[in-house]
Amino acid sequence: MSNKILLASLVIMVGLIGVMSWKVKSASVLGAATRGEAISLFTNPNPLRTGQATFIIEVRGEEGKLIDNASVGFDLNMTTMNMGTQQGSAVFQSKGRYVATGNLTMRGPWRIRTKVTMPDGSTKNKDFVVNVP
Ligand SMILES: [Cu+2]
Repeated sequence: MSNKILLASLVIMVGLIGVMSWKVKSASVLGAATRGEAISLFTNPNPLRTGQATFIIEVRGEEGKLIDNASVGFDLNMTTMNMGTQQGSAVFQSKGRYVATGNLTMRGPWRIRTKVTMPDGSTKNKDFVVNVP
C-alpha cells in the first residue's frame, strides 16, 4: 500500500469515528446540552408509553456545572388538547438531577414545562415536547 492511500484511509477512519461518537453523545438527551446553562430532560421509560412516567430534569449553570440547590417546578399536559394539567415540584435526586412523575393517559404529543429557580434567584423556563407512541 502506498503512503498516500494509507494516509487517506487514516483520515477517513478518524472522520468516521468522530461522526459515530457525536451520534452516541446526542442520542439520549432531549434538549440541547451546551457548555453553559442548560435544562435537559430524560424520561423513563425511554421511549415513553402510556401510563406512569418518570421525568428527570437536569440543571446546569454557567460553564456546565451541575446545580444541586435549584427549585424545579413542572407541569404536564398534551399539546393537542387539554387533558387537565398535572403539576408539582420535582424532587432533588443527585448531581443536578430532579425527578418528577406524571401519568401519560393517552398516546400523542405531551409538553413538559419546567420552571427552574436557580440558587441566585434567577429563573429559567424550558418546554419539552415528547411523543407517546
Ligand atoms: Cu389527549
